[in-house]
Amino acid sequence: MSSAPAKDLLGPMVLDATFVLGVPAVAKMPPPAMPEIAFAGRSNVGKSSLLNTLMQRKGLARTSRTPGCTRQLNVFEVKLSADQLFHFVDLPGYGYAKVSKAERIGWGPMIEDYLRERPSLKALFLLVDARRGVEEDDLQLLDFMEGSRPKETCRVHLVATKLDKIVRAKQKPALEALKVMAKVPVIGFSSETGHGRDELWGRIEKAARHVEA
Ligand SMILES: Nc1nc2c(ncn2[C@@H]2O[C@H](COP(=O)(O)OP(=O)(O)OP(=O)(O)O)[C@@H](O)[C@H]2O)c(=O)[nH]1
Ligand SMILES: [Mg+2]
Repeated sequence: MSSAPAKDLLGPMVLDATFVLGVPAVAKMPPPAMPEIAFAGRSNVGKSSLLNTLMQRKGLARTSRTPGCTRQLNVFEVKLSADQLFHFVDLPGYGYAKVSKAERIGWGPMIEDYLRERPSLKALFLLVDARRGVEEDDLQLLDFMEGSRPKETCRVHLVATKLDKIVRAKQKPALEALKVMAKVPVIGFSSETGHGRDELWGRIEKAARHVEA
């Protein structure tokens, strides 16, 4: 047997993960039959890469060097254990200037309707680049969540992505700085090394339990 890559040791093994469908509107989502976790953030921040790392499926969520690649609500079904099923939703990246204005205007309400209305949504992970921190678009989304979705129904967490791109000695200070300014929990993450995967799964399981209770 070949030895498992190091990143597989960073958190639980996923039994099964499949792409369910991509939809252009919340009304077309599959029935809210299981706890759902959504991932949002600026284009290119690493949402699809993070999903692949979480699900241990390399190409399942499409990743791209071309920003603006994910333009629908992409739904995955993830089976962590026999009695732990989740929907993961990869949201379109915002803040990408090169797509047409009409298209950008089209995404905003789609994301907002989804975040406001989806009854099974238990947690939103807002991804920010660890090197850039929270930017204007991210603040708007945080404000939106605060104003339109009670915390008891959906917890918001901040994920600082691409941590591997910061030299090791500066990683902790960068995360500390984010923790000081953010009103929500912060997790450092790298899809290159798997750093943060275990912690992220812990938060996901907790969020799912919280709502079922
Ligand atoms: N070094 C490093 N590169 C990363 C990491 N995560 C993502 N990337 C790279 O960043 C680019 C964008 O990653 P995606 O996962 O496609 O980003 P996204 O947020 O899904 O992008 P959109 O779908 O366009 O919004 C790709 O070239 C990835 O390989 C990371 O943790 N470390
Ligand atoms: Mg993507």
